[in-house]
Amino acid sequence: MNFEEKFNEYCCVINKRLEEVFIFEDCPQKEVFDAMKYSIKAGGKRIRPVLTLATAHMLGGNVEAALRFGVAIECIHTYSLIHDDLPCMDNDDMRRGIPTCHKRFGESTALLAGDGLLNFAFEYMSAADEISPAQTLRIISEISKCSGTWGMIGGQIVDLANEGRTDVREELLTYMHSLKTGALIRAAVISGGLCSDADENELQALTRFADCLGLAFQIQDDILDCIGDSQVLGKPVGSDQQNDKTTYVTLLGIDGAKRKAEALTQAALDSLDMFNEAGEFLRSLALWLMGREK
Ligand code: GRG
Repeated sequence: MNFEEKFNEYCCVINKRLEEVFIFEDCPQKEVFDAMKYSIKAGGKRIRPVLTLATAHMLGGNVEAALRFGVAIECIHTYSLIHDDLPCMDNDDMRRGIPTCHKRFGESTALLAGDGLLNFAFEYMSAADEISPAQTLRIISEISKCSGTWGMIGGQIVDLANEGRTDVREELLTYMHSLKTGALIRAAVISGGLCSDADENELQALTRFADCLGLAFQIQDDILDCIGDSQVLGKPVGSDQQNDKTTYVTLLGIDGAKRKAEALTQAALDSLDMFNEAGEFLRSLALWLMGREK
């Protein structure tokens, strides 16, 4: 099976599970469930759960458990996108090729749908029965740190504070993105490792892989916001400039940003050396993400 076939196979498994967990009975709070489902079903690349599954697969770990944690991380990621699109944040109208959650359901429902997805993720993770309670607790602890103020939310507040500033240096930009975008990607990879009883050496290599990949991913995001095609991306381009944000493109130029993404991708590949041939899918994924157009 080649990379693309394997990637699509992982996505099918993930989408099937998302379909299964998002079946809700008719009830007075149906509106919030509909909004949660709307954003989850809109698609997206499913990079984070694919990373969780592929890491567990690479290490011969518990793939069923990895699927559960990967799906939970996708719910957290989707919540962050719903909130990020709100008028009080980036105020975007389109996401994943369709109107954003608040454009379709209104601001209050979208806010609650994000909260609903975040809470559902923890409900779903705490019901894990595929691995030991101690392993489950360790993974939930890792994911909470990475999605909270030590991770994604921390990065978001630094990002907001930087808006309109002209003195943001590369060091601060990297710090901000290692939290805002990088932390959840790290949680996805590490969760796959923890579902596989990875040892400290393996966890260190996985952390390095995820950190380099997360930053390269963000740089490509900055590049696409500048020179991408909004039809392919499913969201408008130029929002960074509109929101007066410092990005890798504003600091390094398009070519400099591309060179940085390439160097980080190479470092991500190098960090998988210890996994030999088993690391082939993750290596291909890192290369594919660098060349992505959406
Ligand atoms: C509590 C108000 C509130 C906010 C929560 C919004 C937020 C904290 C954090 C923002 C996190 C964020 C939007 C990071 C951007 C990361 C990023 C590059 C997202 C795009 O990821 P893709 O390309 O998207 O994987 P798809 O749609 O493919 O899943």
